[in-house]
Amino acid sequence: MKWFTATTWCWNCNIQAYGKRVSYMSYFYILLAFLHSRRYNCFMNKEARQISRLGIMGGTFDPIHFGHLVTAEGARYEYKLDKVIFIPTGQPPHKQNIKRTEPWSRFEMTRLAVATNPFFEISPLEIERPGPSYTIDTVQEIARLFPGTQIYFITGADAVSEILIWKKVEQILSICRFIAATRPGYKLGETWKKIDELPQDLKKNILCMEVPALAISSTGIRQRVREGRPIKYLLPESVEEYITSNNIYQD
Ligand code: DND
Repeated sequence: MKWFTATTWCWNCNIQAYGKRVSYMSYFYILLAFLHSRRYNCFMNKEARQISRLGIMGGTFDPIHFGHLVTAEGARYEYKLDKVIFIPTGQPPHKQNIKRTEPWSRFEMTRLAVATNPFFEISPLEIERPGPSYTIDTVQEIARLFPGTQIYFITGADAVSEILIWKKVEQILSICRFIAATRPGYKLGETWKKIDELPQDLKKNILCMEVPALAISSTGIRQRVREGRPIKYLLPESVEEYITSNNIYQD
């Protein structure tokens, strides 16, 4: 059984003893799930069942930076989210032919970045799922794990104007709301215009939020590393150290 399946089992408290017998395998899976949660700071505890408003911050995070973190924290505060789960993509569907850092390295950088915020968590859900990481599959899975919870998918404003081409976008918007954060260099007016063209029942599930202007991008950070320029103060120190010690983005 996969790590994720074992974890899922525990999240929902679905562990059942048939009669008075609990098999040794059950204990084994509980142990696996426990170790998994300790390692990845995942949301496998009683608290998970008390979450009424949950944020998802999906991204390639190659690497994660303060733009992502400020956006997630802004959404958490603005929409009173109980938690924000960062979900690094395994195979980003829109970046199939683009060279990117190995998924578990992106996961580790994201884990380091969210470790200092008690409201932030991380899930390997998309990395462990084979095939392209479609958002529809992710929100369906999260909705299954958190029945009755209002889910908010957090994106940059540029990304939200492109969601019309995402797989099964209508279904995504029927399961969760989008929070579109304004991004530096991006005109909110144009984003609104695109959102305005959407059918009313989809449009109502797209919310907009302003975040402090942060002209930081993963592309810019990768380029800086390649050129030997500083990346300090663009991302958490722990992520910078990880990049340096693992020689990421050197070529
Ligand atoms: P990105 O590759 O844009 O992530 O992917 C964002 C999410 O969209 C992922 O969960 C993808 O799986 C999903 N997606 C994309 C395309 C198709 C489909 C799904 C589908 O299902 O068909 P980045 O790491 O580049 O950025 C993460 C987020 O942070 C994005 O929403 C981006 O707009 C935003 N962002 C910033 N926000 C504020 N200030 C900044 C930002 N830089 C990036 N400086």
